[in-house]
Amino acid sequence: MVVNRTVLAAIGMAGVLVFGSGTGTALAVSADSAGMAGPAPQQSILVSYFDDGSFEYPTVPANSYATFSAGQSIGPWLVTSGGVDLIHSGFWQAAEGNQSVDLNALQPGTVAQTFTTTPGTTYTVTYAVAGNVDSGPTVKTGQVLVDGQVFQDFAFDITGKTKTNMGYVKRQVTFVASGTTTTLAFASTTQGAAGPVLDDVRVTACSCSCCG
Ligand SMILES: [Ca+2]
Repeated sequence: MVVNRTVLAAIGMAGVLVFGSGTGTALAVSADSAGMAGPAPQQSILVSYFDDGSFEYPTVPANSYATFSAGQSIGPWLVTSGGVDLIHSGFWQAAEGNQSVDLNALQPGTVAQTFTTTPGTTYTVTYAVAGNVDSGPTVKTGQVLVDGQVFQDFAFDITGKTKTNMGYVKRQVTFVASGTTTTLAFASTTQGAAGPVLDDVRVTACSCSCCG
């Protein structure tokens, strides 16, 4: 997607980017950063349980989007490489709620979230993937990483898909936590400005053999 820096700047100056304001969010944001007109610095985020896998916070303007670059936060997520676009459902259909993420801004990007885990416990990650239909490549590719290790490759073919019929597909991956915190990341491996689209990430701890 083409970056509209004018829109992004306007958002920041107007203070529309609201961090940690969502009901039920576990993201701990300091009083200082809560009023910032811009992305909160990484160090203001306290690690907590997995949250906002639906990319609903901060809210972007209706029918539009906002670009986030490496080092900037999207709610409890951190952009750790390249850039991504946070997309309102009026711009294109979300899988859940009102927003989704294009893992490419002008280049492939990565979003990561670090959350508390119990060592030895199995966690199931489900997510919805689609692709930016604005331009090629036809097949968007990306990876799921756990603590920096690739756990799953994914691909999505945008043939026949539109902004109002994105055709989201549910994927699942399982990992066993090795530490008291785990970093889950989604990385685009697609070149260009139109990447894989991610939404509705859920992390479930499995306490029995019924999942995984
Ligand atoms: Ca969403």
